[in-house]
Amino acid sequence: MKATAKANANIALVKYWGKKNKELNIPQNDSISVTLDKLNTTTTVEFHSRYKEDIFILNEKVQGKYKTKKISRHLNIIRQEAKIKEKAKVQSINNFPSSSGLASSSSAFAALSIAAAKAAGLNLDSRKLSTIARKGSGSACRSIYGGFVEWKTEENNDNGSFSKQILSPECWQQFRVIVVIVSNKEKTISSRSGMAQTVATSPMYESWLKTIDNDLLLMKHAIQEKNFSLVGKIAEANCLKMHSTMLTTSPPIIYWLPQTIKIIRSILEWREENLEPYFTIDAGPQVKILCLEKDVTELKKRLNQLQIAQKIIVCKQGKEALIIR
Ligand code: 2P0
Repeated sequence: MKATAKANANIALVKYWGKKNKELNIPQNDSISVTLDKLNTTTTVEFHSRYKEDIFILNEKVQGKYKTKKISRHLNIIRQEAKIKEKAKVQSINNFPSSSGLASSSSAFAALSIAAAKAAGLNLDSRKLSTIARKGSGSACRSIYGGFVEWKTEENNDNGSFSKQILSPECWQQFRVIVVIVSNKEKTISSRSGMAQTVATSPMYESWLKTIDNDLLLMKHAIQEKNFSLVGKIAEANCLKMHSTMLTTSPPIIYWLPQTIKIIRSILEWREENLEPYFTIDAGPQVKILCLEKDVTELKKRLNQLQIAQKIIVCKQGKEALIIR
């Protein structure tokens, strides 16, 4: 009753920020993401009668009650499906900083769902795994798939909200995401409580929701056509709209640092030259730069000259989450 899975994190090009149903973790709107090959979580789950409680070990450190409880709640879904009672030991390794706006919960709950299902003896299809992963963390349902992925919302139907692939990684080989890490600190407000506060208090929230359908339509079309300029423009504008709802939350949610703004301004300047980078930023200070392969070397050189990046990771599209042992 033991299995290991590896899942890649994803970043949203049309974002999810707010829930329709907190119990079922159903989002206010559909979203579109790209799975990244260099940011991943590897998780081993072992169900065994010798464990009296669930144990959660992240990056070789035994975790306390709060984080373990989140894992236990997720394991309960799998235990119920498999009709087993055994507690589990869960060991996870992230190859990038956790809880700092790099979507660690997306790869974490995708890997956990797949490893736990396999360890419990279940044989579930991707749609079911995506539905289960969603309940652990919304963005995780997109990390079940590789390439470009869409996640559909639903009206309070537990089994109706899951992800699907839009384009497989092989179809668009030149697409790159440069992840620029400017701080390793854990964020002070989690996405979960941040988005709940935004929905409850931001006067911009309704306006944000009204623009999403158009962004989704254009983004899906742009991805299918491999129209990089359109993908970049919509993603950047969508990111700024989401951050405007965060900034106007009460109390305000400001995930950006001075380094974040420096990179944003540089990207806008570089676009006036012979380069075509676009930015997107999630619930943290890190900047993800969308570009094509031809611009990677020059963009890396310029980012290094800014001397504010702690780490620069050049990603291609990642593959789907898989059982590896
Ligand atoms: C996204 N983010 O679409 C957006 C953009 C952050 C900003 O999904 O409460 O960790 O576990 O469902 O998935 C982060 O939120 O939130 C997120 P929960 P999650 O990628």
